[in-house]
Amino acid sequence: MLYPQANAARMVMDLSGVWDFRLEKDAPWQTIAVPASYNDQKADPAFRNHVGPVWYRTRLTIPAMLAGQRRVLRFDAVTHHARVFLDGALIAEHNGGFLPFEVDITERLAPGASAELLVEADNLINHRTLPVGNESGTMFFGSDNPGIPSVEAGKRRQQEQGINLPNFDFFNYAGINRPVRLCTVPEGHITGISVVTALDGTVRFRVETAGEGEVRVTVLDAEGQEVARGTGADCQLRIDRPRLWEPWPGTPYLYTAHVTFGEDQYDQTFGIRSVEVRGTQFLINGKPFHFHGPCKHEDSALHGRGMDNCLNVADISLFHWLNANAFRTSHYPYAEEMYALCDREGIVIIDETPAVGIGAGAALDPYKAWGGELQDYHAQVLTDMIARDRNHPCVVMWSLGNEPDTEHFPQSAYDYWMPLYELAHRLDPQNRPVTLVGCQNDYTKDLIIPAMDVVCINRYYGWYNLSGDLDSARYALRIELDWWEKKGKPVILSEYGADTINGLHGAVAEMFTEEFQVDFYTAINECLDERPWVVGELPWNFADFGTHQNPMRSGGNRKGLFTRDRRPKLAAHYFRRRWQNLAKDKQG
Ligand code: BDP
Repeated sequence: MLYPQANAARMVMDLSGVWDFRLEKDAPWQTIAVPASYNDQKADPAFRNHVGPVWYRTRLTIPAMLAGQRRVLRFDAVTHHARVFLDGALIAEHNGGFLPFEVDITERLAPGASAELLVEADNLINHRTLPVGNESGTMFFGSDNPGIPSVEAGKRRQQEQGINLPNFDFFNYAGINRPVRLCTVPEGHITGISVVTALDGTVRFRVETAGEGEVRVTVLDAEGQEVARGTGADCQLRIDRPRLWEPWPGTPYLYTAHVTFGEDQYDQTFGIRSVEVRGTQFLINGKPFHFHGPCKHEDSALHGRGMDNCLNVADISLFHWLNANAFRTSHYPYAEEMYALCDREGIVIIDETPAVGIGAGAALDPYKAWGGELQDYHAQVLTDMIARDRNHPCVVMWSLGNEPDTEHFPQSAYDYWMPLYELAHRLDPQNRPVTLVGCQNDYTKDLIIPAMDVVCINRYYGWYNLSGDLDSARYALRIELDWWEKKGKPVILSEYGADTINGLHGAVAEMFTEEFQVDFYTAINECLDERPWVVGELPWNFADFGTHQNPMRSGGNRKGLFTRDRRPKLAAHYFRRRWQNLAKDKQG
């Protein structure tokens, strides 16, 4: 699905603003900002803790000047299940809270007319949604004291009240999290573009269209000078002396393909770069690449997971301050604006589906219990994510998901994930490497993580296990890394970290102090530096972030290198120094 674009042939009308909102069907309407999560917009636990559908309402008027154009409503993300009504008629329904959907309303609302636009957004999560939630009321963290009659009775009451707990460690921010836009296209129009490049300057465009016409492609360099042109829906061009898209600290050079079809046109940005796994190396443009940068969340005070360009620009500026070159979109596809920004800034992305928490902590085989239906849905989400993000040069790898159970039911896990791995390879015109991010587990039993193109492992040696004992943490991690070395694959430490309360210090570094966070990373990094086939380090997390309240979290997850309002902790300064020359040291 193409990102909305305003140009000589297309118009975009942003419907952001303050809409009407209610938590219950017959309650009085209140105010709410769109886009943003609704949870923290009011000082009211009913907003923060709401489970189930909510309703958003605004008035949509089609400008008379849009006559003759097709008119499409585009929702970039409604979390997690959306139903859209125009003057009471259901016009669209969509599953999944992190990818766009659109609905053509040309025949429903004439130019000059107006109608009530109502959006129902449901945040319920269960074992058939991504991410996964527990309808049973089981806590993700904490033991819940099983077996105590009074506690069991309390849990039954919670279930009757409709408690809905996440099987993941971030707040289930919900609502219209990303922009809503009215977009126009001419009657005959471009519906999709895919770009595949080669380092010699060969570029192949595949353009999907609706209606009659001829596709023409003109490629412009970064100065707007024409460097190639061609015709046809499947057209191959050659750019002389191509400039490559290089990750930071190189130049992320971008070209623009000006595509026309009948009256329609679309400017598709692209970069010329290659991505390949060879032996234990991850190559970008044929050169070994080392990933270093913290994993992120879309998360900030008041906005929740609401799309915020200012926050994105500021965060990527802090990536440059850190001398970081990469992040993983833990644990869901981010807003498209972030990928466009990273294309321009040279920051590399591992793009992750919202499949977090599959089977974590399940007593029975989760894949047997929920696998079939979930796998079909997962395949759809993966398909939509790749279709959305396939042209971004910053995206260099797909992550099928984060921390599913792969240890207790290894064969079932293999049977669930391997078809998705194959699907990702089939779908991606650029055939990027594919990974699945593994939980800390008995890696010797795992069948699927070692089968990925790149082994991505989340490890908490010295934090959740061997807590505070960094010598033993190093000792244990070395044993595990020796095991992975024999697999002959590139390995990324895709999460590691320690909760740290900013301002808490200790001459003797103990857990939760800023000094401990630095010591923790120093110890673990020492083990990584011994091994050239470790091609990446992704600390957990860029910034402190919101979670559900539980006895393991104090004001959210505090493993940020930055506080939630983006002030550096000591560990941010540590990584800034460490990463200053790392790109040169590790990549040569
Ligand atoms: C990992 C999860 C991540 C959590 C992190 C933590 O992938 O989502 O936030 O642990 O516990 O297991 O901080």
